[in-house]
Amino acid sequence: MRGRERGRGARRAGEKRGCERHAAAPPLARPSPTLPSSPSLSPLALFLLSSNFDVRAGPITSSWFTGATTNLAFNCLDRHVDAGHGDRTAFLWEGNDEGEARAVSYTDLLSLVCRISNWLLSQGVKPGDDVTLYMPMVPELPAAMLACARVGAVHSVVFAGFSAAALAARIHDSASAVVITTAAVKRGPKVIKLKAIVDEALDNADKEGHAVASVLVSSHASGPGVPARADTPMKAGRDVWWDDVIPPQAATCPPVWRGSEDPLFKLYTSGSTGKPKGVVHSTGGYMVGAAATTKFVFDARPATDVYWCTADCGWITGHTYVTYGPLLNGMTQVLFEGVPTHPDPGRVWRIVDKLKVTQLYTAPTAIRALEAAGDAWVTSSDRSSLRILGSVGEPIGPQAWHWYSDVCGGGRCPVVDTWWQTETGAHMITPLPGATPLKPGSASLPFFGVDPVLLDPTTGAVIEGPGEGVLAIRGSWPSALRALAGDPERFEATYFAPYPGFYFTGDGARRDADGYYWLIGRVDDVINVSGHRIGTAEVEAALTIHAACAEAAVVPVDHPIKGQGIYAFVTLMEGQTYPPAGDLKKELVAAVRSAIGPIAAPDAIHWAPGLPKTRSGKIMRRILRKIAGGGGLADMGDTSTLADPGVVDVLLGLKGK
Ligand code: 6R9
Repeated sequence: MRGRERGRGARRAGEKRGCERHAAAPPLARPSPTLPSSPSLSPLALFLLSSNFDVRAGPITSSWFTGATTNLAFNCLDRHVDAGHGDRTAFLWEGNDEGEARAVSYTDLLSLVCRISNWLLSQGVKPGDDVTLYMPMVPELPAAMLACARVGAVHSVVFAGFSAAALAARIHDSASAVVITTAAVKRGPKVIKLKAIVDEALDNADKEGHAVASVLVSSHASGPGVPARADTPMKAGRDVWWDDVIPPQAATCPPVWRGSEDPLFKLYTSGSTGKPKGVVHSTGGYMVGAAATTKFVFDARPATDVYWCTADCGWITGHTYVTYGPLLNGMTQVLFEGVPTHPDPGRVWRIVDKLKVTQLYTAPTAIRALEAAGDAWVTSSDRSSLRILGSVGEPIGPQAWHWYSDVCGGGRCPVVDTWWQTETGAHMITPLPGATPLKPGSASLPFFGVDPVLLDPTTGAVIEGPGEGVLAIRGSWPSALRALAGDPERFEATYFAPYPGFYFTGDGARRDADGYYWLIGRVDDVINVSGHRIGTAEVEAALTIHAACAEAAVVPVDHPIKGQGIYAFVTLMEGQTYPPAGDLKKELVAAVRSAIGPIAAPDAIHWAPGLPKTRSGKIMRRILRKIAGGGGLADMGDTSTLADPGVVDVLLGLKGK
């Protein structure tokens, strides 16, 4: 509560709020003068939290620091500049091509954010309006996020690997009037024309009846294959170049103070239906979660650290542990545009040595890819600057954990295996480096204030002591999601109805005798591909867009690098023979790439004249998972409830065809 007390002390009666950069210590949060009273809870407790996670007791709610106001951009930037740290580097940007680099100080970043903020205001963007960002990992992306936060707009970052159709759906769903993008970007050896994808998406959204008023286009990548400015089509009256409109803006812009419970951003994530969910995060609680977990889980030492999280801002990890958490803590961080193995698997370690990286936070899929490339890429580097290694996105497993710890960290660096989700906003189960004894493969113990429980999946009974079950959380935490955009029924049905009284994570977990948590994986219809959530229903819907596909069933399959791969069973329209002639598999994969994006492309297509269904027509995915994983007839378990048990034999006969 330090910030709250400071805020109260710092504000004199009649002081104008939000109209100038503050000379006095700024508020992190400001308490409401009129707190509701309750016989059982103190005013402080009510200010901190009022929540209901029990669907039987009424609507689901979760409010933290009610009545307080704050601004994320202010706390990420102005606060540090005002404290005399303006010259500190905020971003050490490393481009896709080695040798491309930029450093951005806190002062520079504040000016840039203010200029973008002023442009947003000039477009009529108001607090609560949505702005969609579709950009690569350049400093302009976190700057645009912070500009939205500064003026109170709700940013919706769409990962720049999503297809035009996926982008259109997200723009349409959030009704964004403004889109910010980049003309083109290099990803490894490839050039991707993002503006062309945006144009296609906006045509789609137009047809659906949603017109975007303004598109701001930065021109980032240069070099062979990258379109020149003149070759990037711009729509008059809608599209403007960043270089024309941002530099002329004023370099100061007063922050718009936001209520603690006002939405900060929405981020779409996959669920168990075909439609992605717009997870909405709050302002005050999210800020506290991002700041506190970054500080403690990465042992932040802002004056000396060079922190590096390799996540893209298109995912929650890039929101909390690139844009918000590190900047709230005043840290210097690496912002990496490229892929860890480009131009070769030594790139990561060359960056670590060049910039003297102290914390490296990455995903098991990257760790496995680097391990597969051979130890020499790692051991030929120095890495003595590293203090802490972090992992996120999927279970790391003891084998990859040991390689990361022993080979990359030289046995010197604690590995923080951080379990959390888009919905939780910040780390939930994680070691604290140097303080928590580590067990390779376990995310260890809950973060302060987090109360995980294991539930029996069928009875919902709470499992005490060691055991295995579905992972749920009892009671709210500051950075909990507040809503699914425009869909209160789905919000309750997905997270709170399955086990009344608890937030249901969708993960399974085991707890050992020491109380350590071992995450097992998703228990719902979500596949974790390279740490990214892909809903099986989304891929199935994309496959059935192809005229030849009558039905599809998608299941996860173990993958040596991605963790899980996507395995699709496809039933063709009547009259086809199996396996069909021609290049139908390629066409089906292309259909998924175009509907969702390359990350969702199936690794395997398995022809299925019929699918194993119960008499009520429910696909028995358990059987499909076994077939995908290489199981034989003897491994299928009980097939007596199938409407046609013979289908299993047919499917086994078509494996690999
Ligand atoms: C932060 C993030 C969330 C899902 C989550 C779980 C898996 C994330 C993990 C982990 C085991 C870890 N997951 N971290 N599983 N150990 N340390 O990844 O968010 O994209 O929403 O994915 O990822 O299955 O439910 P998100």
